[in-house]
Amino acid sequence: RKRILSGIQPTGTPTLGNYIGAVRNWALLQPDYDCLYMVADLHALTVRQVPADLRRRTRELAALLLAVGIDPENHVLFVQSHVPAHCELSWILACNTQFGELSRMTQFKDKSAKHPDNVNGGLFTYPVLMAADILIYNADLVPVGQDQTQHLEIARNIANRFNGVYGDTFILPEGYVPASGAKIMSLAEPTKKMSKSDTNVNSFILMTDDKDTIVRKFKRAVTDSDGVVRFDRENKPGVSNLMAIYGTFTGKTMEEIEAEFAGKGYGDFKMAVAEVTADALTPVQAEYNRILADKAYVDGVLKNGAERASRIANRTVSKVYRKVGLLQLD
Ligand code: AQP
Repeated sequence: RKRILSGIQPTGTPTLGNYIGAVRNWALLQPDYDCLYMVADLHALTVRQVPADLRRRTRELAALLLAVGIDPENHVLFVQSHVPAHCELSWILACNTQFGELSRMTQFKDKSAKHPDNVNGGLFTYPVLMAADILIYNADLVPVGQDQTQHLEIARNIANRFNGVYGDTFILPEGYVPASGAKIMSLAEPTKKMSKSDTNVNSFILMTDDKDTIVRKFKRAVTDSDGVVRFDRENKPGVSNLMAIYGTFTGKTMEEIEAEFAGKGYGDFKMAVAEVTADALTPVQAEYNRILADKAYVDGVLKNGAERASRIANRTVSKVYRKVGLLQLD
């Protein structure tokens, strides 16, 4: 079976964007692939974190992933920093990555503009660590939101170059962007992506928001003044974003949604979007609270996950060390 690797950062409570663009699909892919899913705590350090919050969120995120249906028996759920081999491979790959190609990454440009006081080296070399995350497991497929496709491309380029210099070592990973709702936009500024670290709480729906909060936030969502539910990303980004969310949960096409709300106002439409969103998230939240209460269970899953991930990762690092000429003792 083909292997999947994907990760999510514990930088905040996951949003509806993370759910639709990533973790919901992670659960759906399990019957068909061998999956490794990771809480990317090392990546989170590229932005300054409060240590106690980071530690708490890491465990909470693991519990949330279990709540969406990640199966830790048949697949692997782990925390990135628990598998030190990621950093070991990352250094070797960094020495095989050009300054110029890292300089072209739009996420680096965006995040350094957002945090001008902390444009650190980790933010710049983030794509190298992400390449290591993927290549270390020889993942065939990487399910990511559309915003991550540039990082996947650089991982392929690094792998390809390494294979060219040192002989076949890495599988070239393919991106897997879900067809519908690949990128969920901010409810407050629908031309920006919805982000869990956004300072405006009305810009996102959190996976842990209760129904009242979900309704309130959708009611406030920015739309436009023409009052017609029609899909047009360019001219009607707010309405189109709500339609994408509605389509994800109902399985309806954009044409079907336009027909359903023909002649109705945005008020009705927003309520319908809020209803289907709350219906999707409520059972996940109940499960999340149940799992999080059992800290020993969550930690046990993560310990086991780290051991299983390390076995694969350490093999890759040994092979790479040998290929690049690092002396290994018997
Ligand atoms: N708005 C989005 N729509 C669709 N997919 C999204 N993803 C993130 N935002 C959206 C996908 O979620 C996965 C995990 O993301 P991440 O935690 O690694 O970090 P991110 O992409 O930087 O997400 P955020 O929410 O914007 O976090 P912050 O605010 O910390 O930067 C990825 O697969 C991503 O594509």
